[in-house]
Amino acid sequence: MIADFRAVILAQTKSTKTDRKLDRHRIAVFNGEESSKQGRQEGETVHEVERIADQAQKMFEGGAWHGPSVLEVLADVDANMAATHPIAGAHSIWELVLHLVATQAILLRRIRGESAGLKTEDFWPAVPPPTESAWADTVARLEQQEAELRHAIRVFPEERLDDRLTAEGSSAYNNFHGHVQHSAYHAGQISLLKKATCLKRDTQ
Ligand code: NI
Repeated sequence: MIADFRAVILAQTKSTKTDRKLDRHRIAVFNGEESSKQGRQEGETVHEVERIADQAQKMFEGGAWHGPSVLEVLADVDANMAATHPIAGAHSIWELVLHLVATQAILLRRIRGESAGLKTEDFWPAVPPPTESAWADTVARLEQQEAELRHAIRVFPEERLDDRLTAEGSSAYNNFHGHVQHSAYHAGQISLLKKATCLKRDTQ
């Protein structure tokens, strides 16, 4: 049944432009030409690491399926809103953004082969005194590290995607996709926290 379904999909997509491009890519890989090809022009090879980095960019900057990207959801958040706990017992936006910053740093260290993020508290830094400049610094760090991370993914050796990043962790592939999934999840939470904050203000 699964094989039949795959055959149907292949038959449906066989003549699409994307498929022809993929076919050329497979042939290039088979012929050992892949390493000589660069760039994103029509008909040229798109490496898997670039595809993952593109998805990470959508998640962070815009165009994602899950809803507002991380930067879009943070665009109108100020220090006051970031520090608020509109839902009792839940994190604040600031805590979640620092959690994303810590996770980025951990992933960057893992890409360098270091063991990082072994304890829960490593992922949850303390929030600084809530000033606008401290909030701007937090968001700037988030943006800067995301750019570093995306670059690290783009230049990551493709043949090592299935290898563990560190001895105790999972594959590079799993870490990179996990980063996108994780950030998307918290972007959704931030979106709800913004709504909860506005509802609370309206009823006070
Ligand atoms: Ni998390």
